[in-house]
Amino acid sequence: MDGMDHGLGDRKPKGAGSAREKAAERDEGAFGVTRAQLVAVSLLSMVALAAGVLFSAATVNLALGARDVGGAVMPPMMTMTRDTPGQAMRDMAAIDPRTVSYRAPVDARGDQPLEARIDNGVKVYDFTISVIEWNILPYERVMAYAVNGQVPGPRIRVTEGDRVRFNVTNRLPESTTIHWHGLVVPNAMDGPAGITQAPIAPGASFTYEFTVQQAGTFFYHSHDHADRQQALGLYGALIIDPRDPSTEPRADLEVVIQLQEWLEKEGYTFPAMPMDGAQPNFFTINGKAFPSTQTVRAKVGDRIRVRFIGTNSGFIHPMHIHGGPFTIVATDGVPMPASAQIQKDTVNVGPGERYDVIWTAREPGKWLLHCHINHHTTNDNVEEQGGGGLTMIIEVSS
Ligand SMILES: [Cu+2]
Repeated sequence: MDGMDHGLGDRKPKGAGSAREKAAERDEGAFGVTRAQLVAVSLLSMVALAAGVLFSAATVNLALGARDVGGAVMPPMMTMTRDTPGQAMRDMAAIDPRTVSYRAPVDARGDQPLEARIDNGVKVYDFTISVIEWNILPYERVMAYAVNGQVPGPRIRVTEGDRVRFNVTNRLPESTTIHWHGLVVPNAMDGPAGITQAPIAPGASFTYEFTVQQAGTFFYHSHDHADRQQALGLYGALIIDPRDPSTEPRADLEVVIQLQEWLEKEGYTFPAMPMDGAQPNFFTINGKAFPSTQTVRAKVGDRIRVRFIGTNSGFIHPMHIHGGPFTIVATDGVPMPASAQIQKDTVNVGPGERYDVIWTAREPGKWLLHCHINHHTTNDNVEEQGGGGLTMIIEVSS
């Protein structure tokens, strides 16, 4: 009980006798070690400490400090060698959950049409880029870099010859830019950070303005650390109708397909990349994984124009439609001459590519549109309700 009584004051602690008594206790009591033993234990401790430091130095980059990587959370399977630079780690790091400024409703959909504001004949669009939480499935929430709080960003639909202006405000914790993929624009409006413009700093804005000279299926995406930002959701469709609508292929309805890969582990969202530790485990069409993807409804005889857009950053997706072949009518926003139009039932959609195809609903029923890398039609390797990821149903009624 002695140990519990100290501090109460009036009891004499054990061993608090004369100096001689104390010395005797020290020599014969708990501290009865020899000088040789003491030296041996000390040396062993020093060797163990040195080995610990040397082992770490040999396997990790001790030159990196908090200034280089901050509180970066790395993908669980990423191989980090001692020559991995801090910039590489920041590129691959998870979105910091503390930077989320908006939580989208579970059933929110991306690719929503954005109406222009007209200013002196110019179509004006406001883009705000921020970190959001987004459901790719009812039970699967990711963090994303998003335009106007949605993944994909809003759909822009303009007409050939339009003058357009985009006011882009950056609310990300890092700089960004927007590039208008495939469009003929003045060089200063093209978007590559550090090449044609200074990156838009966090909190800053930049205005893009140009005249639309082409028609077809295009898209916009981040061009500042695109490896990271596009893979986190910074993209959207840009559909341009021709000035003369009679040049369009005949279609009864239209479907826009924007692809993306995700890496979501242990509650963190990392940019999916084609490299060790960054391989994706979820896949989305227009920001949703099957069975949460949209169902297209058509009637027998309908001609459906499917606009495939390779909005994704690092993987090729052989997109396939059941129920008969489709005709490729345009690639990368350029119409195919009738003599060159070919029929296929699978088309490889690589990053940046667009294919406009016409598929005819020949028979009633549920027809699948899906990627033919079958792993891409699973949700974290799970197949639910007959599919997952890059799967969509075209339901044809008679
Ligand atoms: Cu795929």
